[in-house]
Amino acid sequence: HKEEQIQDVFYSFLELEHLYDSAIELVKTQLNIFDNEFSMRFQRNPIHNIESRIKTPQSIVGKLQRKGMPVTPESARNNLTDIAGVRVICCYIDDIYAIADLLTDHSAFQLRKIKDYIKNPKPNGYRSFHMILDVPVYMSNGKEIAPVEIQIRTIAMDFWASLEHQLHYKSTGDPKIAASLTGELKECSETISGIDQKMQDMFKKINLL
Ligand code: 0O2
Repeated sequence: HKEEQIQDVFYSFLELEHLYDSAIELVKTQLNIFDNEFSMRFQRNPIHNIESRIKTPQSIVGKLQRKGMPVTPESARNNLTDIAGVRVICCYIDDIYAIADLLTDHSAFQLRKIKDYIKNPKPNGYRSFHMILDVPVYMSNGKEIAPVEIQIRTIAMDFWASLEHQLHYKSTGDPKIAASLTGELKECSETISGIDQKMQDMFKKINLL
């Protein structure tokens, strides 16, 4: 009996993985269609690259436990919106909003939530545009909806976020070092934001020529 229960849970996780994986593929396909259309019409690509990931079972369990929620596949499906994640790295800040608008206006995707950490950066300096979309996936036995968390950022914002993440993990527990690191990272974020702005301004100038 216990073995059957374990098999059921395992199968539910596989089903979840398939659903979220399919939702990611649908979003990536749509993003590539946008990018190719831009390239055809304006001879440039607004998207530098796309990354995606499915949260690992350990990470799903850890997040459910932290939130004090039941650790079951149903609970993961009902309570977590970041099991499927797509990261879109853009060339310029304006491209981020163009991509976000295109996804928002897409009639098949339902916008659930937006967090604009570019207009309102996090206190540590984190900048990125986050949106959660409900994506319909058509299976042989009907339609299923899966939320996908989409992070859209420039190459410079991505550079900062990747290194901040690494430094955060590597940080020794020394409070003095931690405090100076926090300050320096914030400074770097401001410098990077200035560079993004300059690049955007140069691009606009060139396009006006
Ligand atoms: P991983 O490994 O990337 O998945 P929520 O409960 O999910 O609604 P949350 O988690 O605060 O609230 O959502 P938010 O603010 O939209 O951030 C979710 C994700 O954004 C994080 O996922 C990170 O990927 C990224 N992120 C947010 N803040 C920071 C930051 O300060 N630095 C960096 N480097 N990334 C950040 P996870 O689940 O933390 O990790």
